[in-house]
Amino acid sequence: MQIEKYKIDEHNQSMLKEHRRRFDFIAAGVSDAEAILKKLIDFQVAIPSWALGTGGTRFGRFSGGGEPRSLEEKIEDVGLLHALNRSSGAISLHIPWDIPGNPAAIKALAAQFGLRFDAMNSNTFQDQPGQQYTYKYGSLQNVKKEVRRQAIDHNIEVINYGKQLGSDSLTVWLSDGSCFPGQLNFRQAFQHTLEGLQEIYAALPGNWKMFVEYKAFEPNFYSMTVGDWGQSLLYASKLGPKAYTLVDLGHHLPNANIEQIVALLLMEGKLGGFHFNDSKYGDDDLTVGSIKPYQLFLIFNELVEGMDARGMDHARDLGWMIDASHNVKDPLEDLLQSVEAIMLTYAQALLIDRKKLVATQLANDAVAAQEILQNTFRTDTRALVAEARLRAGAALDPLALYRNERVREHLVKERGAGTVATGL
Ligand code: PSV
Ligand code: MN
Ligand code: MN
Repeated sequence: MQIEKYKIDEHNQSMLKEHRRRFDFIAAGVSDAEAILKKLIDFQVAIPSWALGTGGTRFGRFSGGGEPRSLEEKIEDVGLLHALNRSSGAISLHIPWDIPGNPAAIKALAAQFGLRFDAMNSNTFQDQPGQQYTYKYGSLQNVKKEVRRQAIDHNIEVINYGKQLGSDSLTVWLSDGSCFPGQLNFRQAFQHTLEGLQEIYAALPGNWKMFVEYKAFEPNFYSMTVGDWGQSLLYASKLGPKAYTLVDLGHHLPNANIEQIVALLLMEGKLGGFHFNDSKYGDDDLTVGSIKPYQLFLIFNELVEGMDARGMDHARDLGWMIDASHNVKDPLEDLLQSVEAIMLTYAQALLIDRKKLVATQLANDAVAAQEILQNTFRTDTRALVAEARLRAGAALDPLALYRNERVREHLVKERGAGTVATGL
């Protein structure tokens, strides 16, 4: 299933008059609309291969039908999203869920859709059929050398797949930790993990980055061996200049000040990338911006401020990825909503009057600072983002076009109603 360009043009034509009216209104109030539009067009968010099927919980999984049955179909789905919004120009793979049988052919297929391969993800949090040693008591932290060896070798294998696909980063998320006090020697677990990461780091090609993703809890509920940004930063600092911390928005303890974490990691040159999602409780993997949009705005505020302070390229110098999948929505519609939420919030952060904000800070004027941030947060950036899409050749309203074209119905017809994508 593909959406032809003429369908997008027809859709845009039907909405153009109303769009112009809304865009002219917001553009009139923005001093550098053209510069902002360019940044929005450049900004791309990678789609995780594991979000293309319905997620699940330990209480069940309810497949939505028409889910991709192979890596090729996952790439087609991301190609579809990218055709609709031109902001999803990359896919992030998880091995072994997405082993590319013929990497050259997979790379060529992705290129046909204008997609590149973002960070490769390793998986030492599940046992796979035929695997020699179990990860029940952890992978890189394991007290048994042979288990650690197996986990290191798996990560090196993932790098090798990534090299063939043209990826340039590896995300390591470890479920390692302990469920009960006394189960683990914390120092030894850290040392083993560090040694393992060092071997993996040594296998990285020169231009690659390693992202060390942290998570406060789950599946281990007493300690996590990469449990917070402090631990991640410790590993990344000891590893070297190619290692960075990855922030997944769902991986913090309640009420953590994520925007401050982001600011400090950026200051240290150690922020590598993001897994966007939203949650009310913790790692709920809900649609970006669906629960705490103001928090997302405050995070983007720090991102834009910190990246500009370091002269970083917004679109290229960090890894922007979604990591979300849940039970009730059509996964493709959900991803369109997530990308839209990211773009709207990024656009808002670009609109913040930095000079005025600094002046309020120097004057210790908390009221004025709040006014600046909240006035900007309340600015409707939808027409700006839609204009960026229009100029990039995408749809003014991707979700409406997706529904009008009955994409899910077509996918179910093509692939069947009972398909279940590989992944969690
Ligand atoms: C773990 O909760 C996580 O956020 C990691 O990024 C995994 O790779 C991903 O979810 C999929 O399980
Ligand atoms: Mn994640
Ligand atoms: Mn997670």
